[in-house]
Amino acid sequence: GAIKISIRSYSANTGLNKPPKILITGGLGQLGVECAKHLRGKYGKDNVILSDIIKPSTEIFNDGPYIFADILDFKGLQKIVVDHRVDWLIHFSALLSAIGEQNVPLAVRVNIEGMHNVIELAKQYNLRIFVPSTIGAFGPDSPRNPTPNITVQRPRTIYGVSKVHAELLGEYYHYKFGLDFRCLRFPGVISSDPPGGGTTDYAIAIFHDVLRKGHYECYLKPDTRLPMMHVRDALRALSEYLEAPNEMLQRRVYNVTSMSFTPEELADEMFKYLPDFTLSYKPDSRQDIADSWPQVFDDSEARRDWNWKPEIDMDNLVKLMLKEVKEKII
Ligand code: AKB
Repeated sequence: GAIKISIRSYSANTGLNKPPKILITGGLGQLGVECAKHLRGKYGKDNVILSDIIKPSTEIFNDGPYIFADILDFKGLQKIVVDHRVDWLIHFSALLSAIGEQNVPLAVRVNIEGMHNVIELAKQYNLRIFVPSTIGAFGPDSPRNPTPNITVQRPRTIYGVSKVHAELLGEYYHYKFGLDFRCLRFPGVISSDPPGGGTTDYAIAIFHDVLRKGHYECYLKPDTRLPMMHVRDALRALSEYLEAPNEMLQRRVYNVTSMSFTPEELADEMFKYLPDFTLSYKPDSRQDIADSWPQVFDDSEARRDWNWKPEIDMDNLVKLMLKEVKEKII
């Protein structure tokens, strides 16, 4: 009885008669480790394979399957899909917005050529494929408050250009070949894992610096409003969307968000729990990037089509981050 019930529920949510075998690329970036934890809790430890070109810590290595995968090596990827009988691919490998501007050729290779490889791979082996997009896929001509699901994009960073390319390529493969491509445009994702070259990362760095040094120098102006979400909401959005039956989806690319705030508003919320830190502002080139991005993200289509609903508001985000970052730096 129990086994039958679980098989039935797998097939209702995943289209498979067993838990899906999932490969995560770029597994040691901001989202990979937490994502693997989340999905292993759902589908079983051995069904979620984390991969990257980086040597993992002992802790990550012992936590579940971890393998080498270079997204620029097509044959290597084919071998992994065959050997591990992969069903779903979660493609996290990418250079983020600020770091991409410092190394455009590398961003083109990783973000664009890498995408060409994984999309062909997904087509060849009939994989469901998830690729994150971002508020960075919009630009100075886009409406910024609110930014709807469908509007002008025209980003001015290589990161944004590569993400628009990924969105369009995925949609094209879906309509042309029936590929089960799924993409969420995330706002700044806030987690206790250290930031990696983004524009929204101030909202992570501020917790680390304030807890360690009692001071944070912010590279954005105090009134720079950007959409944000806690990593727990981001991963719940990802897994709910991955499990949504195809019939529910009107699109392959959806905006999702939880809140919007400025550095000043975030600091004010933090002062409630931590009255003693100081803050200074020294805007740099990341200010120009932030000024071209959405301020408030309209995710009403995700709410309508597959019942997306954020759970973590700003107060909870600050409480969670203070607790999680404290645990990491002790
Ligand atoms: C970045 O700031 O580059 C990323 C993003 C919003 O896509 N965090």
